[in-house]
Amino acid sequence: MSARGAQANDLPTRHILHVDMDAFYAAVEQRDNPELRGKPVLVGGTEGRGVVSTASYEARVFGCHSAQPMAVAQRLCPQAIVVPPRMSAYSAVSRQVFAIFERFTPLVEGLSIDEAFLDVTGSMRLFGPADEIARRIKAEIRESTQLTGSVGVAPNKFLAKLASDLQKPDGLVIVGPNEVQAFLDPLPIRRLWGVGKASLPKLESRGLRTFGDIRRLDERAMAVLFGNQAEHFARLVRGLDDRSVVPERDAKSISHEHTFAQDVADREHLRAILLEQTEHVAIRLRRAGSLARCVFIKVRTPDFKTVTRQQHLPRPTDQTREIWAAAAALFEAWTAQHGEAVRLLGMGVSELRGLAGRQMELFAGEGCDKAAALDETADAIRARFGAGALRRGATLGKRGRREVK
Ligand code: TTP
Ligand code: MG
Repeated sequence: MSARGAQANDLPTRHILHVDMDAFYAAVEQRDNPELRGKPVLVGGTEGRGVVSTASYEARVFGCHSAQPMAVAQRLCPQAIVVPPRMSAYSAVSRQVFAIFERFTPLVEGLSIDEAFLDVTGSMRLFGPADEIARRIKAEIRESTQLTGSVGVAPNKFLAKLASDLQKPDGLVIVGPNEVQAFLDPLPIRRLWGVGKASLPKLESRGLRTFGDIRRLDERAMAVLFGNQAEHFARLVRGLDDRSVVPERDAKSISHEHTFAQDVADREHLRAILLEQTEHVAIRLRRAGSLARCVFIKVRTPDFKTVTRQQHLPRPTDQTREIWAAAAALFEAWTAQHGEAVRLLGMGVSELRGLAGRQMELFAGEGCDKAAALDETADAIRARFGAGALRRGATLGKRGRREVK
């Protein structure tokens, strides 16, 4: 297949942006505290089996990275400054950045707190070509947050996400519809989604180093190497991906999960991670203008057993407090029966309904619900005046390890 392969399905060319903020938590910390600028910074927990949420680019050259045990990161870079996460600051910036996206297209699919796909195909008549939109978005992000984000522009999600990562930080990589194969062929196979660390040496020992090397394999060789995943990988190395951008308001569920590099047994630590995930998910839910009827948690233990537990809420909600109450209860119930360490922890909300449902709730309830109003006002104030402007009283754990908004 040639470069034409990217459009072989005869769909009109889409123009997709993937935007991802650079070293997000660390960049916010460096922005808000000039003493941290230009220095290696680790954002994360230090107690027990604390984990690095993210490392500044200055710390990454020492080998520090997200999800690494904090103790390991500090060994690699003893001079690094460790900063506890401030979720409220990050959610404020997230809101600002997503508000910028929404100005250019309604088709915004948030992937996490600092990352989204945008389909700007329909926006080009108004705002100009996709690369121009990407430049404007980068400039507006910088202007309103004093932070940088990296953008990939491409005919589909897979390519856009690959592209945004290639020139980080402050990158802009544009892959035109006729440049797909030229862009992909030289890329190293470690950039191929789903090729785990374990398979890399196996592929490399056969002289397969780049996407191009894999693209040139015949069907039989692909089947031998990738088994029932062969077709999936054959499509990826050709840059074929026809998934559309699904705005969060149309999503069926919103979730967040994390796989630990090393299994975690410390319950307090796990609770802190779950709370952080709940904050992320609740922020995304409110951003989407949806209400959730159901909360779930997902736990994978070292034996690779995965359990999902869910709970229906007494009423649909977008409130952090109510979602957290359910997630925490589900986690307590799981913990009461299980003593083992955790490999993956996640949570999410489902049975979502949109704004219409929300209106009904407001009319049916005792006027405007105070807690909902509080969350919404808090989000708005933080977005406008910065994270320091407001802080919910609670902190989790001792010594303010994790601040809760
Ligand atoms: P990422 O976008 O994956 O990372 P990043 O923005 O820090 O750096 P990059 O320039 O490579 O994009 O994640 C966004 C934020 O989410 C990150 O700053 C912290 C948080 N996060 C965690 O808390 N734990 C994790 O394991 C990861 C990957 C991210
Ligand atoms: Mg990022």
